[in-house]
Amino acid sequence: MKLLLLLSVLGVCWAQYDPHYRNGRTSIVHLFEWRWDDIALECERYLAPNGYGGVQVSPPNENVVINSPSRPWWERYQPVSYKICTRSGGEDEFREMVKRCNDVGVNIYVDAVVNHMSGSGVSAGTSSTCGSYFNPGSRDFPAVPYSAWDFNDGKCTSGSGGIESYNDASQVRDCQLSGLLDLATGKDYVRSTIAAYMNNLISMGVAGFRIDASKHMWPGDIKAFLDKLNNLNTQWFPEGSRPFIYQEVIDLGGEAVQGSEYFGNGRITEFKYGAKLGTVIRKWNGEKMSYLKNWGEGWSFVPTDRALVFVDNHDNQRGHGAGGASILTFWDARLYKMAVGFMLAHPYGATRVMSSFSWPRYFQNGQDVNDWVGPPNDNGVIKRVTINADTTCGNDWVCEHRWRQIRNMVIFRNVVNGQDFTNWWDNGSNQVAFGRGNKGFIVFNNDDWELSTNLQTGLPAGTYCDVISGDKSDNHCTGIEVHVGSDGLAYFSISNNAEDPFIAIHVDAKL
Ligand code: QV4
Ligand code: CA
Repeated sequence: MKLLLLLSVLGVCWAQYDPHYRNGRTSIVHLFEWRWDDIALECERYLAPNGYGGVQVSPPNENVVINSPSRPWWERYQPVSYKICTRSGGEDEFREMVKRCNDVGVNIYVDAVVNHMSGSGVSAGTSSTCGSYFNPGSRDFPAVPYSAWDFNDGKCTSGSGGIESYNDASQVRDCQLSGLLDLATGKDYVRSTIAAYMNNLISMGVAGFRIDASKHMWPGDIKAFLDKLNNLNTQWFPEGSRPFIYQEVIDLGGEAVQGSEYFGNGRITEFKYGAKLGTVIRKWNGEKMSYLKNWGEGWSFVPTDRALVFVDNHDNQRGHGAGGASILTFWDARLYKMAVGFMLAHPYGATRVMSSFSWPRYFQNGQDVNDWVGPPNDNGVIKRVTINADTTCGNDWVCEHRWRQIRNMVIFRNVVNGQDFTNWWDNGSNQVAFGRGNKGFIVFNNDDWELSTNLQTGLPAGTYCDVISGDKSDNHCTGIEVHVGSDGLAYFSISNNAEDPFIAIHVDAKL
């Protein structure tokens, strides 16, 4: 009995690190700026059938309407209230989306912007997505309500009131990030108000939260409001399930604040991951894929069960936040697919796939001056996600999550889930391969010459369909076939000029 008790306690206290995926799924897709009605449709028609475990949605709470520049994507990171009321839809559409996605086993994770409210420079009035009045100057947000007592103005020790040094952990937490009014998350009233907002979402059926700007809140303050959260809705989740928590903490090293401070609350975003993988796949700074043999903790990343990983995110795909020029995005499609493929095949971390909208990049002095451009819209109304005959998306939605190579690697990760990292091979340069137990195997050629060799796959004998160049459909391969012998060996030939210079096979794509 004692053992059972211990396991149940361990099980419960680990739950904030557990995404609560259903049916062996393993990845989240960030449907950045999508409308709730389109997300519901996508859960039913695409995400469930293709094994996506969940969706990260854009902040659902009322935000400032910014007209200069015209409706930037980042207006959603300036809260006005916790009413579920944005350009993605109102509370009814949000509830409908959560129900329909949950009913097909796709979880919803909410981007919770709870470190701050609007920018200090925003004019008072009702320029907000639900028409609520607010006055940044007097710290008045009556639709919450928050008043001047609920902000950190008196606690911040910097001269300007803004964060002036990232070497001072107190400034990073108690002062304004980019002029955003900093909430007094040390106060019980503020903690309870944040928890009430999150509990409202939990009651609707959400499975967890991305905690925005976690670095700018004391770990203990975050714990204080997380401890006030209810268990997940038992209509869809087992009794006693705790909300999945992943905290946005940008820690590339060298600052006063460290990601490890936040481990007690949940997972953290490991930004070193995308920055390093981009450098390796671009072959910058003498980096080579053969160095990926000890990828993960061996590269000084956080422990795998505390990591939320991604190749790019909504910030660094457009030069915001961290990662710099090495970050690969959909603009670098061929290399991007290799990076996402590597991430999804490798066992490290909980994986998140980015799904973007396109925008008219315009570089001046190396800077994209259109980095602010918001989602495709008709006079401010976010455009529907149209689906083309070839299953791609229209209306300037990029839908990376629907690219065959990425969709199939999400499935690959499900098939090999729990299997060990095995059979590593490399040529000392940029040709590498590795397996996942006896369930899957992947080979990359990122050198400027052909890869042509026999490799030990660890897989059962048979004919496998490469899920990068095609699919297994009925009982034939639409792309490359790979023949694995009874000794587990298979011959691989990959031209460095191939459309996608990598091959992936797994036991669910075997003829
Ligand atoms: C400007 C000046 C300030 C001035 C202020 C006065 O820069 O010095 O004090 O006006 O009001 C927008 C503008 C920014 C403006 C600010 C406040 O870009 O110029 O400040 O609004 O008016 C997103 C965007 C920001 C945007 C913000 C709020 O990236 O550009 O700021 O939304 O609209 C750090 C953090 C990390 C953060 C990352 C971007 O550690 O947590 O920067 N990432 C998260 C989100 C990100 C979001 C925020 C945090 C803020 O992923 O999308 O910032 O919620 O690394
Ligand atoms: Ca803060």
